[in-house]
Amino acid sequence: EAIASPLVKVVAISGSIRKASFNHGLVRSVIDISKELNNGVKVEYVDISPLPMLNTDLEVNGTYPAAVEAFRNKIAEADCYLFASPEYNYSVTAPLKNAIDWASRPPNVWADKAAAIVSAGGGWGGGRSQYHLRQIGIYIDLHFINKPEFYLNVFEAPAKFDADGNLIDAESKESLKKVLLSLHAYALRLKGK
Ligand code: FMN
Repeated sequence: EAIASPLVKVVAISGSIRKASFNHGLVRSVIDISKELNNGVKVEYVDISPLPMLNTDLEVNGTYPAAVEAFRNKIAEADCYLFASPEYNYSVTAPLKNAIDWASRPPNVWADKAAAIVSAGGGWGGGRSQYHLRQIGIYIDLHFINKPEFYLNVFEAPAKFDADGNLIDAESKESLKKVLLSLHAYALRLKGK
């Protein structure tokens, strides 16, 4: 029952910080889908571009730079995460790894939360980055949904994004909706609701 279910807060992160990023486009699409669903899931995009490069010298008496504190608070307050993770040289992007590492510093604010990965990229649709992200998730104690998987080849015609990086493909949107529903259900299970 939509009205009775507790609110589930999703923080969505794009591993790419370029303006017309396809992966950021996937996040925008998921936010639109969540509003249409109106089923107690709230998706918030959190920008990782203000984060400095990780350097533990920036940690002073257990406090972090302001941008890092703000990011860590967003991560701590979320019930679960949606990563839109492009593939750079067969792995996750440096900006994403940087963000993950900052939020893993004590106390690790990722711990014991549900997560989902989607990706848009080259030939394998960024799929290889997904396996690296799952491996990173072991140590920071994330619980990834296994299914459905979502990866999108950005080179395939007809184009699935417009020039601004907005997803325009109805079938892909339907697949993203299934990912969000699966993440929502898993987050509720983890919360014991
Ligand atoms: N695409 C792949 O499929 N595999 C790769 O290993 C890969 N390596 C890349 C390395 C770098 C440094 C860059 C800039 C791009 C690479 N790409 C690779 C292509 C990106 O995945 C592709 O441009 C994708 O659209 C980037 O995501 P974005 O649109 O969200 O910025």
